[in-house]
Amino acid sequence: MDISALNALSYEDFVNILGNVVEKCPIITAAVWSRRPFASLAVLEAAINDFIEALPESGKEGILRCHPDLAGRDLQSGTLTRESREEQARAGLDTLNSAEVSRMARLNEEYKERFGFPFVICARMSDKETILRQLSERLGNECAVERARGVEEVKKICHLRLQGLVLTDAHKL
Ligand code: 2AL
Repeated sequence: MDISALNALSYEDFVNILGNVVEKCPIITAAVWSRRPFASLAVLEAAINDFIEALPESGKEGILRCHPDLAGRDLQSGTLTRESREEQARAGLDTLNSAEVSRMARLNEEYKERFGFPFVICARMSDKETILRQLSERLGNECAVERARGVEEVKKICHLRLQGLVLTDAHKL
């Protein structure tokens, strides 16, 4: 699907196809639809990033809270979104041994306890060792630093999801 096909989508199709580029936040996709036509995919991505940046800190934390834990309950019970399942599998999080699952769960809980939102990292750009190391290192940061860092990771996840949807033939019209 190229940018002109994307610009021609109805509101309903646009949100159906692109609604999860930011995990469980279709309101962001719905909001940027009115900014069409987009000159390029990068312009669409910039519109999404601008929307996120314009949110108050509480809104940014809300976006982080829409993300499932890595190697968490949703992965074990098969209730992840398709995108998240693929990302977590790509990072090897679906084949952790029980000690790694426990360590991840303990660190994820510690992180949420400390900051009030979940640890978010772009899993496709990482692997299980890096994720575990980042999780324990980032636990030492200040809350504002982590909020901003989490949002940067959300943007990376969004970038790769957009590329996957638009630059492949997955959604031929
Ligand atoms: C995720 C997710 O679902 N996909 C990804 O790349 N990162 N979640 C998270 N808590 O970082």
